[in-house]
Formats: sequence, structure tokens, C-alpha cells
Amino acid sequence: MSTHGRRHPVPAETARRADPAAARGAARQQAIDDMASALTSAAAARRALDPFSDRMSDLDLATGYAVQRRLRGAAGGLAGWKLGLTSRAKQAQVGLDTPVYGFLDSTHALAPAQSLDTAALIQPRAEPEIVFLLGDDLEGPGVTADDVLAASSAVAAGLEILDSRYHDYRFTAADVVADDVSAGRYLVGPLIPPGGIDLGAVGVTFEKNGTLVATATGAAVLGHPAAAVAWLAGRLTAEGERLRAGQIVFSGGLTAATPFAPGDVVTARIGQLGTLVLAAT
Ligand code: 0L1
Ligand code: MG
Repeated sequence: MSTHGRRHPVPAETARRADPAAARGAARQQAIDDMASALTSAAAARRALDPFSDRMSDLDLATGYAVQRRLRGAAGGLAGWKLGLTSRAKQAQVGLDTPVYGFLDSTHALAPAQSLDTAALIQPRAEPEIVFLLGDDLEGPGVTADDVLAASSAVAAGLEILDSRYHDYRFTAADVVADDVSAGRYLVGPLIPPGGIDLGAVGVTFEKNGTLVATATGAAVLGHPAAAVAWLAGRLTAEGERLRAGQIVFSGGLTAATPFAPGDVVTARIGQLGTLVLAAT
């Protein structure tokens, strides 16, 4: 208490009064740190969370991407990028209609013929995708699907293993962006030169334990998978980043994702790009 009987403001209160904008910025930064740390702990403990938006009704995409950047900074290494919610099937599955992007941690790549240890994950789902390997950097705005094809040294079949850190994959667009768009593990098939393959027309079948669960064509993602990568190039450019030579890009789930459990085998057949088989243990 002061000699006048009034409590002196503590330094944080003083700062808040002096510069409310700076105080709001500091509070937002703290919330971003807290969300990143909650997601990291959930993944480590294999325990799902309630989505942040349940208690933060104003959680927006910009904040979601800020959380994701925090996770990227702490990740094992940047192998590339992944698009999400680029197909109607995926959008319908989670009730959202905004394409989004995440990053691929190089330590989460599966080797060919490696089985997937589901004990390391919370609630895995698998989905077939078309993957691009960039031979040149790509920077927008104005990058087109043709630019993407010209910059790609190879394409491949891909299987993405999602693992939402939110109970039952319940989230808003901002929540799922914060959670690196449910990234779990990923498998890339043999690399194939892109010339001469009409990626929009390739047929896709997706099976679990030999039973067909979904079909699609490459056009399912934003009309053409290269168009999806072009969208990503523009978004990254707007964020001051860029797609770089040597990075891979998963262009988005072509079908709804399928849950699986130990003992299951999922198979993605993607036209000339080939067939990927993943066994879960
Ligand atoms: O490829 C994708 O569309 C991933 C979407 C991620 C959201 C989800 O289904 O968890
Ligand atoms: Mg995906």
C-alpha cells in the first residue's frame, strides 16, 4: 500500500494502461504459445483436446496459422507442405469449405513397406493424394497450374495419415490450421516425371482390407492437383514465404479419409502414379 492508502499498479498493469495495443499483442502471443504447447502435449500424450474455438469464439485463421508457424519452428525439419480441404469429399467430411495448408515434418515420413505403428497416434485416418516434388522454387502471386507442372521434377502417389489432436476431428478452420491440418504421417510412392500424365484425369481407388471405400479422379482437388499447388504458392507468397526446390507438396485428400486400426491394410491406386499399400500394427 502507498502512503496514501492506494495500491501501486504492478508493472504489467502499468504497461497495459500505457499501451493497450502492446498489451493486447502480448496477450495474443501468449495465447498462441499456449495453444502450440497444448497441441504438442496432446500429441506426445496421445490424448485428444477439445477444440480451442469452444472457449475462444473469436479464434481466426490468422491466429491458427500463427500457432502452426510456432509448431513448424519446433518441428524436426521441413520436408514440404500439405494442402487440406481442397476436395468436396474432404470438405463434406469435416463440414468446412476453406482450403487450408500445413507443413510436412521430415521426421514423419514413412519408408516404403514400413508398417504404421498406430500406438504412436491418437485417431489415425488415411487418405490418397497426388504429390509434387519441386525442381525449382515457386513464388506468386499469379502462379498457375502450368507453372507448377513446369517447376515440378516429379509427381508421385501419396498416402497421408491424419491424426487430429481434437476429439473426433471436431474443429473449425482456425482450429485445424493451428493443428497443422491434422498432419500425422505420410508416405510418398515412386517418383515419376510429370510429362505426359494428365493428373486431372487419373483414376483413384481407395481400399481398406480389400474392400473399395472411395473413388475419385485427380480433378477432385480444386479441378486439378497442380491448381491446388498454385493456390498454395500464392498463399505462401502472401505470407512472405515460398515453395522451394526439393520440397514436396501433398495436394490434398482426393477422397474422404478412412479411419483404420491395428491389423488393417489400406491401399491407394492412383492411375499411372502407382499403388501404395500401408499396413497398420
Ligand atoms: O488433405 C486434406 O484435405 C486434409 C484435411 C485435414 C482435415 C482433416 O480431415 O482432418
Ligand atoms: Mg491430406
